[in-house]
Amino acid sequence: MNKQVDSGQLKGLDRAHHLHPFTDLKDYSEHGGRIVSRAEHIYIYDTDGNKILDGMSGLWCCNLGYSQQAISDAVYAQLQALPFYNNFFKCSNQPAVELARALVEVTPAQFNHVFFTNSGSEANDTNLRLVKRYYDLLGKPHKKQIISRRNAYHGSTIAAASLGGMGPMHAQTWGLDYIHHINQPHWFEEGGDASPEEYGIRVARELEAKIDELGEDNVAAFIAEPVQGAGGVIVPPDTYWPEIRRICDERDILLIMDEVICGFGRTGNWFGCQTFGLEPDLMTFAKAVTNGYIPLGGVMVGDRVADVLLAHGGEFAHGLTYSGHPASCAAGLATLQILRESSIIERAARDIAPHFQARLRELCDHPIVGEVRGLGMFAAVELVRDKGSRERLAPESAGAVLCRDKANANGLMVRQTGNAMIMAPPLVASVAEIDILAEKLTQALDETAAHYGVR
Ligand code: PXG
Repeated sequence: MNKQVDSGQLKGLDRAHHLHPFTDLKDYSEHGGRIVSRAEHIYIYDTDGNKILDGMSGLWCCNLGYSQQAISDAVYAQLQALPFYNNFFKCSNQPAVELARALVEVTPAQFNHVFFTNSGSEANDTNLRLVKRYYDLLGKPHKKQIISRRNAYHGSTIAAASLGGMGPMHAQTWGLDYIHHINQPHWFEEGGDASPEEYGIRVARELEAKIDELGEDNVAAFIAEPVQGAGGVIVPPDTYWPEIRRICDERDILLIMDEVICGFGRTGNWFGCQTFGLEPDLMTFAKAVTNGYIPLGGVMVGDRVADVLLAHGGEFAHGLTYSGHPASCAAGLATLQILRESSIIERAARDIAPHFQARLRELCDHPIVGEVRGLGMFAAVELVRDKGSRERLAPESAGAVLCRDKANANGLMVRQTGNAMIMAPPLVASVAEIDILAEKLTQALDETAAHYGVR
């Protein structure tokens, strides 16, 4: 940290001028927050001198942690050689070309093209633009309805917020009327007395019912995260994805997988669709593609769609000033190079993820833990007052908020979503660091249980 900085003064200026995302603005302007000043490996440091183990990889971004000098060097070198040029008007740049090629190599075989954006939200907007263009070129302009899921997160532009299924976001958005939502496969929250397997089939078949209700001729696409991340690391029952795959195979609709969180190793494979045996037509990525160092997102466009776009003339009237920004693409290239050469995804899946999942599953015996779920390098711990009835600790997720605050105070950065604690540590964490994470979380759970008098 710059030693000249006065933490109190900085916090005052932050409260005075900075409107924060997904924040109670009145509360923040009165009480402020934490100013993160530097980071190393899997630890962040704030201006009050706290060292915090980052159990959230930034915001599901820094899969390789914070000390990847090669990414910083690549960005710096690129800024010196060509800080910016656009990719419009028949121009391109070397990092964008090379990253496009590298992405084609690491993604499933059907992907041979990429459209770059700056974020996951813009990439999901791009999906809608691509899908419309595809069906227009096929002479099927009536295929316009999009199906998504409740409690999904697809970003925060108007289109992405409409695609997502978060109630509070819809309440604050003039949403798009051609987007429809079916239920999410969240067995612990909504499965009731059904077995997870029965529930998985039942909720998957809502897709079929929705297609029938809207008319297959009118439905363009189904969009989903392989595992809902922001919604609460919701790993669907084993029966869910095979049934969705059957429905997508039988029906003439496109499958869009939003891999913004699952992509680049989080689920134990390069992409979540590989973990679940799915073959999407379009795939959204962002976040870990640059290890979070520089904003970059995009859409991998499968051959089914790309072949149609490329076979017809006429401009695709969509683009962003910074689509394929040279510095972002240099960061992406350096990140992919590390991921490929270090085999970190494979090593994390083999050595670290099983330990992470096993340590968290030990918490199933804790008096306020109702369920532990997860795979690869992310997980959720559901908090309850009563395990049998799944009664919650307190209304409005207050138990999980308290537990999150306790964990943060104990030097562990974890998130709370609803009544669950959620974690997605960097893939470069060691076994010993996973143990520290588990111990700090256990301490927060103990303190939360004591607060609510649950034993
Ligand atoms: N899709 C998914 C699956 C995401 O998780 C986006 C799209 C949007 O990406 P951008 O780059 O536009 O933010 C995301 C982003 C949280 C949280 O609270 C998660 C995200 C963003 C903000 C907060 O977990 N994910």
